[in-house]
Amino acid sequence: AALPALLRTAPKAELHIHIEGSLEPELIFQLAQRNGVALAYPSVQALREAYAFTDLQSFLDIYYAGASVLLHELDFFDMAWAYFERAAADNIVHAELFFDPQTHTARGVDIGTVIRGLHHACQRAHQELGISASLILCFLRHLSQDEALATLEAALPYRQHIVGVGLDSSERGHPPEKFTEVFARARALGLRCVAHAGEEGPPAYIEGALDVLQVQRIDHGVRCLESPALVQRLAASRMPLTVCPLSNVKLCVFKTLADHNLPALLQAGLCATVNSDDPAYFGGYLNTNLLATFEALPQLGVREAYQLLRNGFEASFVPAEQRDGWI
Ligand code: ES4
Ligand code: ZN
Repeated sequence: AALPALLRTAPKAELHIHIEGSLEPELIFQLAQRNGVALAYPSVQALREAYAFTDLQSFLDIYYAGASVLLHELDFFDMAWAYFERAAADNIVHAELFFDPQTHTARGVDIGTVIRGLHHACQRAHQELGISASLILCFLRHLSQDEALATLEAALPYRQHIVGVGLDSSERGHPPEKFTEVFARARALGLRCVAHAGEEGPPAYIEGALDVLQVQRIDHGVRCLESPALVQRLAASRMPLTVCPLSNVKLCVFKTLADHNLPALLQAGLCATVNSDDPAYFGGYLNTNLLATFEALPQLGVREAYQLLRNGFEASFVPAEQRDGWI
């Protein structure tokens, strides 16, 4: 009885949240109306009913369709602000938000419109909610490296609004090595690097992200357990894994939460964290992820709760000396 209350009320960091994946169906319809964008679904209810995914790609198709209502700076602000209000309710005190500029620039939206809208929401979250927030620009891995390089160059006027770069979208068939140069360029600019790896892809993609992209965190990474040598390496280097339990179940990476390997990841000494990924699509925000995961996995107790929450702050891109008041 004390554990759910601890999970709910403890201060938390969220390090794996795609801000476009926080767009609730109600806000999608509101923005569609405001912007005169036609949707393929007649109602909020019909859209929600389409959220029955079989794998990552079946989700991405609907996720990109939902993002099509975002056109103006205010739209990006409103989306991120709605997330920050939810985050505050979960006692998230620090958030690092992924965004996918190519999803928007492909529709003719200027990257400055995207970043300014999101950045204003981050500023206001700090002022009004006491949440420190930063932005991680993600490259879509189903597109080319040249397109990723052009995206990074287009973001240069906003360099100071971005803490790092990431790699997301369809994992299989798009290994980290495809993006060697753009990550090298990002590192030269002083940007932190992360990449989705080992969600649907094999352990070799995690190794590629480490060796070639030189990432400082692995997003998901749950398939690392298939390689004992890799687990050893990840544990010894305290390489963080941003794990997203509800996402993994909705995208059929694990059949149920009770089958999730989070207890094994912690048992192996890995720096695992819990995150919501795309909370509007996967059935809940961070506290819902934590409560449902601990409920389904009785091996997880108070020690593991503290470990996971501490890992979240350790894995953040906030300098250690600025982490006062956190766990
Ligand atoms: C994503 Cl769960 C997941 N995996 C890869 N790319 C993504 N983009 C948004 N959510
Ligand atoms: Zn993700």
